[in-house]
Amino acid sequence: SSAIPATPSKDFKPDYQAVRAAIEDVLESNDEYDDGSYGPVLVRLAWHTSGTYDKNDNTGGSNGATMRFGPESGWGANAGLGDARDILEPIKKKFPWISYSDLWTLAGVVAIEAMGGPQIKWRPGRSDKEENGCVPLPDGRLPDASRDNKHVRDVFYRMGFNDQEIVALMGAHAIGRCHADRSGFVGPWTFSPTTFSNGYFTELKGKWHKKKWNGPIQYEDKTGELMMLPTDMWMVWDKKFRQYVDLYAKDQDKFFEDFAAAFSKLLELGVPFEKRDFNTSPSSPKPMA
Ligand code: CCH
Repeated sequence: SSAIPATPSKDFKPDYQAVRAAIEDVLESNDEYDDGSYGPVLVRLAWHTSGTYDKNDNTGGSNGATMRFGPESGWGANAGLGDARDILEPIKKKFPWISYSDLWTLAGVVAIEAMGGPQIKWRPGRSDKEENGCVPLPDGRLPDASRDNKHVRDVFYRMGFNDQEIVALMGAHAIGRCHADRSGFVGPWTFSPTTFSNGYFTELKGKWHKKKWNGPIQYEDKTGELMMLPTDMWMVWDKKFRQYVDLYAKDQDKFFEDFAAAFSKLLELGVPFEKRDFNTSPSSPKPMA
C-alpha cells in the first residue's frame, strides 16, 4: 500500500478528510505534553514554515518544507519545532501522497479549528524541495521577540502584510506558551492556552510590568503567571497597532474573521498554485524551477 505510482492513476482521490482526522487524533494524544495539546506547537510550525517569505524576491514561504533541512531546522527561532515535525511523521507515513508542506500547513489549520478557532480556508498544492535543490535561506527572516515595532513591521511588511493583519495574526498568542529551553522566555499569554479566542487582546489591555529575573526582558501580569513578549507589548505601545487590539478585544467575531483571512494568506505566501482540478493528486506537481 505504500507504493506510490509515479503518475497517480486518474482514479486516485487524495482523502484530505482522512488526513484531517489523523491530525485531530494526535492533538491530545499525550497528556504529559505541555497543557495536554500539541495544537499550539503545530500552529507555530505552520507559521514558521510560512513566515520566511520575502515578497521582494519571492523566496521562502511554506512551499518546499525546507525546515526539514539545515540550516533552517537549526535556527534559534525554530527551536522546539522538531517536536512538531516528529509528531506529524507517522501521518506522513500513513498518507505518503501528501507533501510535508501541505501537511504542516494543514496541521496548523486543523489545530486552530479543533481548539475552537475559526474555520480557515486551506488548499493543497505545495510541493517539497529536495535538500540538494534548495538555496538555504538567510537566518533572521522570522521576528525577534526582544525587538520593537519597527522590526515587527519590517518583517511582516516584507511578507506583504499590513498593520491590521499583523495584529490579527499576533492574536494566535492566545494559545501556547514560551519555553525556557526553546526561546528563553517563559509562560503562557492566557489562562486557557489550548482555547483559541480573543483572550490575547483582552489580556494585553490589562496591566503589565517587567518581570524581575535574570532572563530576557519579558512582561508579567499581577498574578505573575501570564507573560507578554516585548513585541507583544508593542501591540499596545504603538498607536496604529493599538486600535486593532482594542477592536479585537471587543469583538471576537471580527478577530476570528480577520485572523482566518490573514492566516490563510500566510500559509499561501509564495506557493505557486496551479489551476487544477482539486480531484487530481497534489503528489505530482510541476517540478520546481
Ligand atoms: Fe509566536 N512566539 N511570535 N506567533 N507563537 C512563540 C510561541 C508561539 C513571536 C515570538 C514567539 C506569531 C508571531 C510572533 C505562536 C504563533 C504565532 C514564542 C515562544 C516566541 C518567542 C517559543 C517557545 O519558547 O516555545 C514573535 C516575535 C512574533 C511576531 O513578532 C504569529 C504570527 C503566530 C501565528 C499566527 C504560537 C502558537 C506559539 C506557542 C507555541 C507553543 O509551543 O506553545
